[in-house]
Amino acid sequence: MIGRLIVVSNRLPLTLRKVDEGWATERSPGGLASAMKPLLRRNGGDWIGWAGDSAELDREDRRAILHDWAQKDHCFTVELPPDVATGFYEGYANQTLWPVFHNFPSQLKFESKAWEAYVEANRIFREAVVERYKPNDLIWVHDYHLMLLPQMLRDKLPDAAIGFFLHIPFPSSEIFLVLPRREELLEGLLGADLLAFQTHGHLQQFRAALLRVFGMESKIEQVAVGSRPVRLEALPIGIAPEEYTDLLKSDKTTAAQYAEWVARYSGRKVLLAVDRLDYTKGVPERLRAYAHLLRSSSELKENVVLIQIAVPTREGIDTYQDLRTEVNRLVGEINGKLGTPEWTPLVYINRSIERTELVGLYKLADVCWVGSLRDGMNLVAKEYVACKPEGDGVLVLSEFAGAAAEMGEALLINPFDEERTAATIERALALDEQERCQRMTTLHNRVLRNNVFRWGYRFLALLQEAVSERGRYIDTQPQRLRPGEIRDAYTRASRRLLILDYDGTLVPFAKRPQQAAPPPVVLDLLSALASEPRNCVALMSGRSAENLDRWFGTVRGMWLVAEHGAELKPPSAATWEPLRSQVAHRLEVYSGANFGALHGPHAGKFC
Ligand code: ADQ
Repeated sequence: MIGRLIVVSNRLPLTLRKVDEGWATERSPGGLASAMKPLLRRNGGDWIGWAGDSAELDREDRRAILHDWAQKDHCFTVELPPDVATGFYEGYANQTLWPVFHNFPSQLKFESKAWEAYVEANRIFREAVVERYKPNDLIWVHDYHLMLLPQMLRDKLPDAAIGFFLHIPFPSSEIFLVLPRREELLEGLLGADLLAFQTHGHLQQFRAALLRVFGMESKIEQVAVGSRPVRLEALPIGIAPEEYTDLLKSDKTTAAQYAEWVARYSGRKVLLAVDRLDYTKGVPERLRAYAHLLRSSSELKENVVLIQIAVPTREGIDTYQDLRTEVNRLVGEINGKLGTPEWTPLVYINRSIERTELVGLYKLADVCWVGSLRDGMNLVAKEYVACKPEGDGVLVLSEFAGAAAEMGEALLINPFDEERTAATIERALALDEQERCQRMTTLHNRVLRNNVFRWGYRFLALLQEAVSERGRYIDTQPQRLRPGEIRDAYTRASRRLLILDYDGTLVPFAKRPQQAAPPPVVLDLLSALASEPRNCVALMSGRSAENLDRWFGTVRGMWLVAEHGAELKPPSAATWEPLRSQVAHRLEVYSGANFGALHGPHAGKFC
């Protein structure tokens, strides 16, 4: 038994939908809901999120439904006023963060009003969490809608265990730099004890962003925020396989649908694509590659069909409407120009379909074609594989989906390269049975093993570990000396070596490194210490030599150590000396080792 759990996500696993007479409750079928349910059942706890509807907040019947959710399902609704909901969700989250995090900076739209709504929405979430929080609870925040929340919570609940999981990719640091309000977002995330990403690649890009934006160094698994460690992890999400395999084994609707399709497509190979109609999923690119395939391979003519399921999404945003127009045009073009009276090469379904139907299609498809231009993970790839216990079927997977990192047995494609993608589809259709079975069986077993439950438990175990490291981390810090002890030691000593750190020691940390220039009082103090004949003063910093020269060049008699010791400048020297092998040799020559703790070519030269 681990602590009670508070799950926080933009959407609850229940959705409120306005119907003629009032409201209806719909259950969200996603893997996240399936994963969280057993964790919540086992540990107890609450789920906090938006109900998906901000209309008529004051109506009594609406309140009654939400009250029911809280009582029966432990789902607590965060009420967002309509203008906040729009600016937050359709604005900053989906028109600023979503494109940048998926490497589409050209789609970025930013308005400061939308940013304010994003901040406000995160604040409203914080209040809801603080209201429900009890000591020792574990707080698990999900995804890009709530990136400010960890630090907002830390401010109010300094000792709380806070974990954050990013479902979407983290962009390269080059691209991250274009993001308006990037500093606030990073600071928001660093309030967590654990930050987990879908892949190691995303994790590394996050570390690179910390370095570029804040000049903040980190280890592969940890970054220190003052004396508080933040644990970093790559934790690929899985699915709940039984949600698919159970339907496959015993659901009547699935079986009937499947039988109907088998009859309809008999004698033809079936390619399947299932996506939200989002520009990151590469639907037009896939359709163009398919057209290329049909034009280049006469053998496939009339012998293959692509079923493209595209569920409408974020339709209030212009880019998504443009995408829809483009896809409709391509669908018409492919069927119009390449089809025949007996053959429709592309079946396009532009709506959400039931899970029972989806499973039947997975079972039917000879090839599942995942062509994301960028994707945090892509669950469709895993769902398809879960539905192939016999080892039939081939997964063709974009190398830019997070899933590619752990599904190496798939045939990988670069979806931007239509010609080679078409060639890979052709290869998938022709793969010999033994190879196909080997690849699929390995994938299938892995998807069953690395399921969403394992992912959920691992996250919580890591969060607890991170919180206990917090204590250890502080314990392993050197004991703080009291001012009186320092003064006594200083007065007693006949010779004194003073090695001073700069950022965070002589001046507080600043948001940007260049803002941490020394005030006159610090320069005066350093000059006074360095002019005392019994003192040897060294200022040691991670900053560059040029930076230290600019700020401390006027302090006479002080040693400067730049780049964490890589370069060194004695008091009277005009130039810097790098730490290289030929100077390392001089260390031995000089080494009276008076001050052995100080490494480098001048270690023995001090004083
Ligand atoms: P999504 O971008 O929503 O999620 P994805 O991983 O593809 O992406 O999951 C989509 C889900 O919706 C799947 O379970 C799929 O079966 C279902 N679905 C898709 N199209 C459908 C349709 N037409 N009808 C019915 N169901 C459909 C975000 C990230 C992903 C990450 C997930 C989980 O963008 O990269 O994999 O979170 O972390």
